[in-house]
Amino acid sequence: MANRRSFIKYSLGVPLLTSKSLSDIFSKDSVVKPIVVSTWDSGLEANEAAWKVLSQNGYALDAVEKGVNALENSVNCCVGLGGNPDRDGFVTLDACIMDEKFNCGSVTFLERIKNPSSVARHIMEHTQHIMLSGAGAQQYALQNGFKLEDQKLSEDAQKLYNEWILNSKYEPIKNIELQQKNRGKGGPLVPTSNIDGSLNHDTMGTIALDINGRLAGACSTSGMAYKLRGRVGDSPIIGSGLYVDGSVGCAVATGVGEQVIKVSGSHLIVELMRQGKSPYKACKEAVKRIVDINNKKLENIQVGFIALNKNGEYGSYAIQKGFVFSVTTIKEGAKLYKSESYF
Ligand code: SD4
Repeated sequence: MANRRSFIKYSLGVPLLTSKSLSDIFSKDSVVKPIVVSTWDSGLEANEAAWKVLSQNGYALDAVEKGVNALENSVNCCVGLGGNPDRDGFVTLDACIMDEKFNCGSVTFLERIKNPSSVARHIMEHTQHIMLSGAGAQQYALQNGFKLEDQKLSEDAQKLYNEWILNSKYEPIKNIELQQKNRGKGGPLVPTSNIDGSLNHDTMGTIALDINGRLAGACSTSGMAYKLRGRVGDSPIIGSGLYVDGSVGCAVATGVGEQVIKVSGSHLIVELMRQGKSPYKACKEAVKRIVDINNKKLENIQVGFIALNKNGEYGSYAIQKGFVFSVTTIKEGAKLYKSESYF
C-alpha cells in the first residue's frame, strides 16, 4: 500500500475532497480498475455517467462516450450547444473519441448537433474516415439519426456574449475557475473569477480503464470562447487533444488548443509513458515542453493534461494554478483533485 507521499507522487494531484485517509487511496503495486478520470470539476458529472457503464463491467469506450454526453446534454454547460459561441455568435463544436485498438473518430466545426462525441464514434464505427468537418459533419450526423437543434445560445452564453461584445476583446486566458455556483446537478456551469476575466475553458476530456483492462478516451468542447469563426482547436485532433494506446495508456488535454497542437500533447504524454514515465511525470514533461517553446512567456496561457496508464495510475499537470480533475474508482468513489502546475 502506498503511503501519503507516494500517493501524491503517483496520483499527481492534491485531493480537494476526500473521505478516507490518503494512505488508503492508492496502491501503485496493483492495477486499479475500473477507473475514470476527467478534466475539471464538471468531470464529476461525466464520471458519474461513465461509472454507470464501468460499474456494470461495461466497455471503457461506452463509458467515456456516456461521460462526455452527460455534459454535452446539459443546456447550460460549457460543453456542447450550451457552450460559449465564436465571435460571430455561433456555437461550433469539436470532439473526438478513441478506443484501445487505435480506432478513432472526430468532428470539427460542427454546428447544431447535440452530441458531437457520438457523431465522432459513429464516423469511427461506420466509415473509412476519421475526421469530418463543418457542413459535411453536420450532413453526416443528420443522415445518421442525429437531430438538428436550435441555433439559439443558452441563456448563460447569450448573457456572457452580450457583455463580451461590448469590447469584443479576444485575449486568451490566464486562468479558469469554472464554479459550480448556480449549478446544481446538470445546471449551469458558471465561469467566474478568472484572473483576467476571460472565459475560455470548456472542454470535457474523459479517459477510462475498464474491468477488462481496456482503455478509451473522449474529448468534447465548444472550443475557445469568442474564437474566430472556423477555428478548430486541439480537442478533435487525435494525438493533440486526446490519444489512447491500449497497451500503454491515454491522455487528454484542456486549455489553449494552439499550444497543445504545437507539441502533439496527448501523443507526447503516451509516448513518455511508454518510455517508463509515470502519468504525472509524462504530463509534467509535456507542460515543460510548452513552457520551453514559449520561452516561459505564458502569463495568459493555461493548458492542463490528465493521463491514465494501463495499471490505473493517473496524473495531471498544468501550466497555471487552478486546474482540477475528477477521479472515480470503485474503492474510493468520486473525488476531485487539484493539479500541480508549472507556475
Ligand atoms: C480548444 N482546448 O478549443 C480547447 C479549449 C479548452 O477548456 O480546453 N477549453 O482549444
